[in-house]
This record gives sequence, C-alpha cells and structure tokens, in this order.
Amino acid sequence: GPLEEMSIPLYFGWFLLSSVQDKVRCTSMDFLKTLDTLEAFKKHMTDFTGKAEKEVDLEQYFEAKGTLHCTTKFCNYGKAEGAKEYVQNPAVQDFYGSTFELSLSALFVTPRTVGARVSLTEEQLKLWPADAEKEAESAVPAAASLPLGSRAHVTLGCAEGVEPVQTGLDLLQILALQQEGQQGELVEEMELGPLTYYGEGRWLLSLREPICAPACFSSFYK
Ligand code: ACK
Repeated sequence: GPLEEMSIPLYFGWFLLSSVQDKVRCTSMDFLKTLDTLEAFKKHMTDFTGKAEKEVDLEQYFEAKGTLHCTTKFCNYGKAEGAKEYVQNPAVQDFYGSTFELSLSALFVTPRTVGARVSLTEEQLKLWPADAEKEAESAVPAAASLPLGSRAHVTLGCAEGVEPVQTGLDLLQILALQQEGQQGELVEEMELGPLTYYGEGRWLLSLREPICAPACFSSFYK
C-alpha cells in the first residue's frame, strides 16, 4: 500500500562523517586547482570549453551536490526497480546505522562530473545490489561485464545542468576503457599519484595512498 511505499527512502548509501567530508572536499579542490594549470590539461581544454581560446576554472566549473555519500541503492521511494527487495535484504537491515571505513582509491574528472572511486571490501559488497552495474548498460554498454562494485563512487561535483547519477556512469566508462585494454596516456606523477588521460576529457588520478573515509550506512529522504 501507499504507506509501505512512503517508508522506502530516496536512496541508501554510506554517508561520510563530517570530519572526513572536509578533508575529501579539500583534496578534490586542490586536485582541480592543480589539474587546470597543467600543460597537458590545457592541451585538451576544448573537451571542457568547446572553444580553443577559452580558459576553464575547474573550481568554478563544478558545483557541489550536498552531503558526500556513496549511493548503494537508488530506491526513489520504492518506485525504482528492485527497491523493495533491497530493503528486505538482511544485510541492509543488519548494517543499517553502522559505520564503515570506505577506501577512496582514485579521483576522476570529466566534462560532466568530478568524483572519487570507492573500492569496496567483501563485507561492503553485501550491501551492493547485484544489478547496479547492469542497470547502467544503456549508458555504458560494457558495464555489465565489470566486477561488482565498479560503479561505487562519491560525487564531488557536477557541471551545470548535469545530474549526479552521471558520476557513476562516467566512472564505469573509464573502467570499461581500462578493461578493453586502453591504458590511457600517463600524463605525470602528481604528489598524490599517477594522472592518466583517457581521451574526451576523462582524467583519472590513482591515489598512491587511498583516503580512508569513515561513513555511516543509512538512507536519505527529501
Ligand atoms: O551522486 P549519486 O550517487 O547519484 O547520488 C545521487 C542520489 O542517487 C540521489 O539522487 C543517485 N542516483 C540518482 N538516480 C539514480 C539512478 N537511476 N541509479 C543510481 N543512482 C542514482 C545520485
């Protein structure tokens, strides 16, 4: 009935504790600030601006999207496929309200989004829907053949007019290229790790030391 549907949230996910939110935002801002000064980035600036002469200020280009979190299941108040089944998953019930340590293993930037890749542990994967990657197939055809958890990310910002659901799709696209054997172009060793360019404005910074982010498994209603 309708009451039952109302108790299902917009989404479930891990919500980064506030202390680490600031750290992650700072790291991401520093990365964007450095990236847009690099000659290699300037060379591919038209990926972002569409025009050769125009400069881009990446810190202004993306807007933040609320509290930092890693979505596990987008439920849309019960209207999304598999939402009711997800709520009934014993792991979801058992772990609701528990704190986890997420490992942020890379930062990525595209003309649409900036985000952090989350590398999930076996335990964390118990909260990951089996079809999360497959659901992205219409946008990223190779998505279904990527390992479970590949889509896990924290959205750090979106370009004007871009919805945050795009961040996970951008990540899947980069991982699909890697899986196809595209190594990307190693641009340089940054302080935080190697920076790789995958064409079409797609940049990936692998963190030499992943950021450990304590996060609470919970849900969001608007
Ligand atoms: O940045 P995100 O992971 O992308 O967090 C937000 C959150 O749910 C609230 O909008 C994500 N989201 C939105 N629509 C979908 C969808 N169809 N599939 C998966 N995640 C989604 C969005």
